[in-house]
Amino acid sequence: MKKKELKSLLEGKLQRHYGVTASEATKNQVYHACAMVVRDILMEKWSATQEEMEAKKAKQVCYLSMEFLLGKSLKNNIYNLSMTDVFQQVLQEMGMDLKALEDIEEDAALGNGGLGRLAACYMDALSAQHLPATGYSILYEYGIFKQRIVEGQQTELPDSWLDSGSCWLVAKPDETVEIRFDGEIEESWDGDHLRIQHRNYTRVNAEPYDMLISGYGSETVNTLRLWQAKSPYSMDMHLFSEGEYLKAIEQQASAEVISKILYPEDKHPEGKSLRIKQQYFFVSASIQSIIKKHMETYGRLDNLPDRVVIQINDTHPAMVIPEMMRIMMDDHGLTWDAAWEITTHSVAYTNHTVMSEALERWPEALIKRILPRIHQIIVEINRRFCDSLWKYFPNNWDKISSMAIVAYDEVRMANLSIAGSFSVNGVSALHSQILKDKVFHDFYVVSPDKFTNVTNGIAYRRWLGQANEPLTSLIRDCIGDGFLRNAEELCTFAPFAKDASVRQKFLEVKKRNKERLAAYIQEHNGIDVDTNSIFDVQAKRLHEYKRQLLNIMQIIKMYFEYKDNPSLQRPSRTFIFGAKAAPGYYMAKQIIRLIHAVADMVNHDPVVQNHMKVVFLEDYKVSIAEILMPAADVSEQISVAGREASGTGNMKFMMNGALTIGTLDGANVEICEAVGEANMFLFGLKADEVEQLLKQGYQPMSYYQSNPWIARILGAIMQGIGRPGGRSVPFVDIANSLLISANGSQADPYLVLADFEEYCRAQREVDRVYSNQDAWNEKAILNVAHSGVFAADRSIQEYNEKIWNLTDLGR
Ligand code: 26W
Repeated sequence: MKKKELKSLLEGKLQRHYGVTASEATKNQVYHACAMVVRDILMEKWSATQEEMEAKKAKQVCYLSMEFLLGKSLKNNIYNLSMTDVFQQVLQEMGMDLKALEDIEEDAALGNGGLGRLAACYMDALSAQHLPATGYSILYEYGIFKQRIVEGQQTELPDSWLDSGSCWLVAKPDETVEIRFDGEIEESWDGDHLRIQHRNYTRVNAEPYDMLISGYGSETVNTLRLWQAKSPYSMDMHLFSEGEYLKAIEQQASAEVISKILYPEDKHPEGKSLRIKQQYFFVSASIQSIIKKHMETYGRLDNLPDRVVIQINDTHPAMVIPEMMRIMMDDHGLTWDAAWEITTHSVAYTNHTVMSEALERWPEALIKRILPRIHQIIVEINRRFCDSLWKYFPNNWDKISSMAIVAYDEVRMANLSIAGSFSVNGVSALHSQILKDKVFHDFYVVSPDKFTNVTNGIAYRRWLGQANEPLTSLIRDCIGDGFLRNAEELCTFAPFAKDASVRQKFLEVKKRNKERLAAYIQEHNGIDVDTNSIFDVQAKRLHEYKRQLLNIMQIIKMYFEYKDNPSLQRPSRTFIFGAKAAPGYYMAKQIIRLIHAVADMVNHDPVVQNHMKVVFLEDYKVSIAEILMPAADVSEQISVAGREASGTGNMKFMMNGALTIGTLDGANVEICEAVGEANMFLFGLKADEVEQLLKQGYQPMSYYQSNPWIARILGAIMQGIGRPGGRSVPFVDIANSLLISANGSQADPYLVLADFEEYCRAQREVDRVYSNQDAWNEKAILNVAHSGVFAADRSIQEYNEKIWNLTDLGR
């Protein structure tokens, strides 16, 4: 598009929507005008994509996920349309700056962490590779909470994102569907056909809002369909006229609460009825709309698996299995066997966690009350499933009961997901192996062919191309720009690691990115950080298994070492954290508080101030990650081995030229294979050693007794941490959690103390390598060059080959 044309489109939007000229328009109005112009362009491609899908009778993936952590759209869409330059020029002529407009947009943060961001990266890659896809989720009015730190502690504020975000949504009120909750099921025989009547149910409408998903250099524009809950009942006028105002609107409010807010829990599933309602609401709406569309096109359901694959992102959408059965049997008259055949050939399940406390289990009574028909179907699926297990495990009641879908008054969503799908995959090689060997071993024995691996990947054009322009243009200067379409070409950047002038340029690029982050830190934290120091970053949800504690303990040790020996010679460090804690996760919140106390102590101590700083970035989110990743020298991936399913932050850091300090966990294993052990800092127990140690009885107290540093650090934590001469805060519960087993539980279950010494050794190795800038930069460049396999494009290709078999719209 030419400058002139874009200019007149923008002026037209400003005129018609706001009645202003370009020179009168506010920034906010110009942002919306840009969004509208972009949306119009995408809308044409969107219609064309849909027509093509119909013409080709294309097979598409329906990606069901409770979370899509999208971040900002304006910049991404303009980039994908290759219109960045023309927008910049036109806006400049209008006296505006594209960057400033981008800042107006709030992140669409409809997710907690890795699982939600992965869904967003995959939608992007699907469009880029012209594969037909629809994402389905909930139009939460409030996304993940905004984190505010008050006196060193996390507080949560609501995140209302729609003011700046709704311009990306296309309302489709005509495609509203009805969802039914509660009530009773009445069965009656009509000849030999069982008729199901759902009586006294509560109705909630699901209204779709579509977001258009563009892909880099691609004509394919896919759909992300977000469902909003609306009450079909208006206010009760009778109650209102009696003066019962609140009661009059109660029914309406209780229906609409379903899409109000994203649950900020990302491990312990809460046994709350609202969460069940959210899951069923979005699953039922999505599958109803999928089946309706399919029936309109084909008039039959037996070929559904040839046209649609339903990928469920963890177990949260698992109710799609009984819901599909319900619709096909009760509404379309299919037999159980026919419906089961179609369902189990359509649904595929991705697992994202091995933590047993995170595997969803719902009280059966709750399901029975809220979803009486779904309950019946789950019970029948379970009966048949357990029957079928008998031939594998005759007389082995223990085994069958452990694999059952319904047992001990609970419904186990993972077991349901495995029984009802044709594919189960983990998200890194190690994780998928652990699923087969441990977590789902018995299921693997029964159906070994169901199990597969697809290692996660990232939308690298966002995380490198857009987030790190200086590095992108350095790579382009060296190897051309083919790598932006084919990430594998990044490996041709490897030989440049030996080129002194490229290493020098890489250093300058890193410096620029560190300056950008330093400015952000100065503005938001008021801390002056040294851009010559090592930027050492841990950014991810706060969880004990991710071991932010291990990191902060090493920082305390380093602080003591400088205090003991102020002339200690080491490269200086800036430790940077970004992390949200689930609001109800006490220990996670304590750890955030500890990080702040340590920051307070370190940053105000004249003796160590020039050697180290500790920074906590408030409200870590996608748009902060986009500033953070390019500026990192060291990427902390230090989870206890065997617990992190994959990690995707690790890939983003690597691609931006940070060196990983990490355990052999999740995708770190494959990072190590890709870049080589010499170009990262490995430490700690391996996954099998962790299991071994826990089994034989791990005694953290012995490390406390034998390692004086551990004793000193935990002593300090217990006594109180704070700035010299200021208030200090004791963290007794944290220290106890590492040392004392409370009512039978394992002390230090994530082996912080067992890995501490090794971690410190690896950190000294970081110092040693960094002292040789040239050697460091060579390794950093090699990390970039070998990160291509972590492009989401590759993951999507693997899903397509192993599981989906979609129609390629590009051919
Ligand atoms: C409320 C219940 C609940 C339980 C688990 C909500 C969300 C979860 C997710 C499975 C947590 C999650 O985000 N898992 C992460 O998924 C990423 C994408 O595959 C992986 O890279 C991370 O290792 C994994 O922790």
